[in-house]
Amino acid sequence: MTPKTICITGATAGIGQATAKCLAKEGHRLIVIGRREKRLKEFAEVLRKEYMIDCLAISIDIRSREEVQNAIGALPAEWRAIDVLINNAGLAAGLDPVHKASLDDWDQMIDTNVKGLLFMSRLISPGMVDRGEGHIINIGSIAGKEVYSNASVYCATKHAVDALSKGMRQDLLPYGIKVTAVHPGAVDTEFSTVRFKGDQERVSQVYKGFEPLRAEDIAETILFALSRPPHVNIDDILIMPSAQASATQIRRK
Ligand code: NDP
Ligand code: 8X3
Repeated sequence: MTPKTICITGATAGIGQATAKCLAKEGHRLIVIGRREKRLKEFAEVLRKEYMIDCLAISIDIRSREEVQNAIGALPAEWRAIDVLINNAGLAAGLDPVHKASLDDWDQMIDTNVKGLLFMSRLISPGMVDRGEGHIINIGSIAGKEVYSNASVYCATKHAVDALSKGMRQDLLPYGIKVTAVHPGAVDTEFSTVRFKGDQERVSQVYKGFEPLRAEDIAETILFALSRPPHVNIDDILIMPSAQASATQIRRK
């Protein structure tokens, strides 16, 4: 594959970090984004040294329209032509019924999973349109295909990612831009630690007695979608652990 300039949000952990490594191995130039600045910079340095690639680290909160606008607007000339955008940053906060859940948790999920993805896409897609090529990969979830109890807002944000992926594919079709949605089931990352705000007892229950997906499984799936020839687009992938049949059905030992 010819080296491309690829922007990945949420590259300080989990799926984003594994994807950055997987794409660095293939020799791509990477823009990595996340809030934890020290961790991001150290990671970018590892990518440059281990894989000998160009890597630009941008520490921003994608919930902030201003931070996203300033960062994309200030990209050095050699980083402006972004071939691929991977909208991966996202989270679940809490697991509570609608009458008890925290409004702050709702704000955080909606602002990150939906509005952050939109800010990034709105600012990066015009360059793709001008160049008549590009690829946007959105990370959805099994929670974007089904709804489960105590997660109505997380599921709503991921259903929104599903809808936005379909809508973007239609809007960007005339300009030769591919849009792919990747929807994972349970992946063992920092996801549950974030959801349960560090409560390790609850986190350990999530992955107990079965083998979840690894972040690398999703990275390889993203690489597969990216490396298809120009006439092929992977629209939508639902990827689950073998032990998981739906959002709530898991075969545990
Ligand atoms: P992690 O918590 O391991 O990683 C999330 C990443 O998103 C981190 O790098 C975090 O970095 C970044 N992030 C979160 N909020 C922001 C923000 N406001 N601005 C910039 N970066 C942000 O989780 P995963 O790797 O599992 O999650 C990646 C995606 O995959 C998410 O969209 C998630 O919903 C989805 N997903 C996860 C599944 C799972 O079971 N793990 C299953 C299905 C989908 P930092 O904190 O440094 O900002
Ligand atoms: C993450 C997977 O099942 O916790 O999106 O919603 S799940």
